[in-house]
Amino acid sequence: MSTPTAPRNTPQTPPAPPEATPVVGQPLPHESATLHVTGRAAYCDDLPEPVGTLHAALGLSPVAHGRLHGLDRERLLAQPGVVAVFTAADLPGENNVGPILHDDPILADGTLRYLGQPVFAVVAHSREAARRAAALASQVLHIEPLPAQLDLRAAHAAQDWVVPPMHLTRATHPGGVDQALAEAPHQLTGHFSLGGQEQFYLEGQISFALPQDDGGLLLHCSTQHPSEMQALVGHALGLPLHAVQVSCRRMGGGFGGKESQSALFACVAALAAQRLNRPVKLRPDRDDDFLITGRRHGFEFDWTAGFDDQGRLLALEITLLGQAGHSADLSPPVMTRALCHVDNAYWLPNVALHGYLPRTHTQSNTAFRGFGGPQGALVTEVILDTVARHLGLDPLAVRQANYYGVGERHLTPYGQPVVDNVLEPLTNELLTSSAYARRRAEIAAFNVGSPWVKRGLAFSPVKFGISFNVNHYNQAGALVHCYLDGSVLVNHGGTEMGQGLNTKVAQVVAHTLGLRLDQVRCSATDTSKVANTSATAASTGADLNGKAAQVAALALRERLCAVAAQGWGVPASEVQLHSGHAWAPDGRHLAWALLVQQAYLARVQLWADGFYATPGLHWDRQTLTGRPFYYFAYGAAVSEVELDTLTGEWTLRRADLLHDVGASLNPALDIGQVEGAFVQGMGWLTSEELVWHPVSGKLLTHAPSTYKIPTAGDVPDALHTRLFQNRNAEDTVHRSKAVGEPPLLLGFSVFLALRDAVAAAGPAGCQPPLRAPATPESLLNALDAVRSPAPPAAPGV
Ligand code: MTE
Ligand code: LUZ
Ligand code: MOS
Repeated sequence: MSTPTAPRNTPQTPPAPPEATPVVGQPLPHESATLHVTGRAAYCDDLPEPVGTLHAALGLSPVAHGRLHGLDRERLLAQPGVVAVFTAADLPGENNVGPILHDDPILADGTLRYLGQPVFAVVAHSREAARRAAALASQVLHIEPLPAQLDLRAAHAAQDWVVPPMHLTRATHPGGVDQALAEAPHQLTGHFSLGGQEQFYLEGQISFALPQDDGGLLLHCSTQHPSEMQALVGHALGLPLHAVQVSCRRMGGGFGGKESQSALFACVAALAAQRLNRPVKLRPDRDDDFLITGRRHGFEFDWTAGFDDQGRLLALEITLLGQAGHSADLSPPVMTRALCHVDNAYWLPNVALHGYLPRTHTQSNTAFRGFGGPQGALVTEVILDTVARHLGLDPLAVRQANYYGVGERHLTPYGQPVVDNVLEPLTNELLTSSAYARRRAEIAAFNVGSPWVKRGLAFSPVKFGISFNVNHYNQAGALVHCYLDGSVLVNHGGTEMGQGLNTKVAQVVAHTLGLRLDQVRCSATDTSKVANTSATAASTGADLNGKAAQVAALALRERLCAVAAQGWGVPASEVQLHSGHAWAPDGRHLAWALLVQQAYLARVQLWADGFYATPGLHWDRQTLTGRPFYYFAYGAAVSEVELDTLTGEWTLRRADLLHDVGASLNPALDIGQVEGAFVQGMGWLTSEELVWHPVSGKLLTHAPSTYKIPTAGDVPDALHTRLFQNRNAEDTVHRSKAVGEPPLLLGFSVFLALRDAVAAAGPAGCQPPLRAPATPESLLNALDAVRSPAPPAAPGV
């Protein structure tokens, strides 16, 4: 822009400033909504490819366990279009993408650890040529196969864990948990088997590395964690981090799958680009993405519960086995979060939890929406359901009898008091709006008259802790630039994956500066703008980056108000910014762009940085006690299903969701998050099944043909979603709450409703041995079990 003309004050006429139009708290559309629906939003693979761009593909291990004795490199190099072949030996730096432990090779070293592990990279003139050559893996690799450990319980029995066991114990009984169990009026023991889940981001993993003229690299990467990609690429290539720039405009979904596991693709693309001095893109296809990367941890639980006549849990002991896969990845904090969510909404006076992460020759499991929290909370919901059926009580009543309360009854097993609990009013509101009691009676009557088709109803609550349980990740930074035409550009450390983070952060900045949303834009996340950022994860994106951007915007507001105040001869504290103007108390006003120009001429800094670190957190990793969470988010759901007990097919007839996002920054985005998370949680627990071949260890469900995610047709017409009226008790950005992960746990209600429908097919008090996912096969098995020994004859038979 050319040098601005000197600004003038507008005439001092209007009597009172107009009402400020709110930006924060409005249901504004996602910043890229139009681009998304018109297909114009650019993802990594849509970026223009410079002339000379090459394409990489990965050669995968054809065995689950083995020793690697060599590779026929010449044969690969002789394939059409192939330019180069790289193995681990070609890495100048460290062969590791492990985010916590250094136990995760980029390309296999001497040992093959799972079927699908990348062993070499082929670089060719086209993606097709690279993939054709890489597909020769089983012919060019010299492998000595070894016996594979594929069974979680067997690996546990062999005490082969990726990290040492974790124990979380708390007893209010002077005799400890054992004594409390022994003295409880009732005891039950059980097992629960819970499958994993594929993130199924619509945009797969992808990295595009462009060598720079000074030996540095620019990397476009679909990742939730640009700074970690920068660090791991730097370490692998022996480059200082100032020579590695990582950029991410948006992802087509991450769901945790791009928190750590985008790194392998980033490092391979970067290695090839560095060695060949050419731009290199790596985009595995969906099947390879499934075979290479990990996902949500499947769990096995063994539990013993002691309880009273009302179903109140007096003592609980649970062993949790989480399927880590071949390396640690993020499994330790995933297990920590699982242990810290076993309580879900409930006071557990005496509890002993034992968490183990057995090593198997399978993909290394990682973050997925909820990060272990859903697994920990679900086992307790299943236990309460079992207790209720044992006592002949409505599971809802047993849940309410166990809710956190006041006094001693509000201490979590890890020692953090629950001080912001809204579950009681939230539950009452939902029970009324969903007509729970009336429908409970209607369903009971329906089931009496319907021998083959059974209906089920379930209520489930959620309490979810917000903050990274690794303390130092709870920080964020932002940069805000004011340009001379009045437009504002924000860069922050968070990444956009569809959740609407950039929209929320822009809303916060626009609000602070008194602007319309279209005057503020967020740019691509870039390690050269904000350094040392945390992953956009643990649902903290808006909490952390929204605050950091607010801090930056407040600094600008202060500077600009001072400029206006000086011109008007009033105290700066009396100048307000709203409706696109600065306002004096007497009504004098100055348009934002003119104010910015005036400040520029006065040589006032027109950009500002902001930093935020969540206050008050502390955590002892040895004892698993402290305050890992800044606050809790709450919610509850009621779901009704109809199950055909002859085929195992079912439909969700109606779902009612009530969720607490504090004071919503954007109700449209938040409702989208709640509904999306609910459906994703339902898919995990019902249709999404992972099957590994019991001998070869190959993941058989590695494409949408065999791995069934929910579709639009699975969403009921009667989906009633509402946000609970609340404000965060803590001083979060505009008193909002994180929303990304917690509502995934609302999907529990669908699984529990199916359990209810299965129970309706058996005698009173029966316990359906329903494993998750509740596929038709799993449902039929559970139905057989509750009906035996004398199943009624099928109609017409
Ligand atoms: N929503 C969309 N559309 N796409 C995603 O990948 N990821 C979820 C959640 N919602 C995801 C999403 C996960 S796992 C997390 S941790 C949060 O978004 C991260 O973003 P936030 O912290 O800004 O909420
Ligand atoms: N902790 C957590 C973490 O609670 N959520 C996360 O996503 C995470 N990621 C890395 C390390 N700790
Ligand atoms: Mo979300 S699992 O924390 O990326």
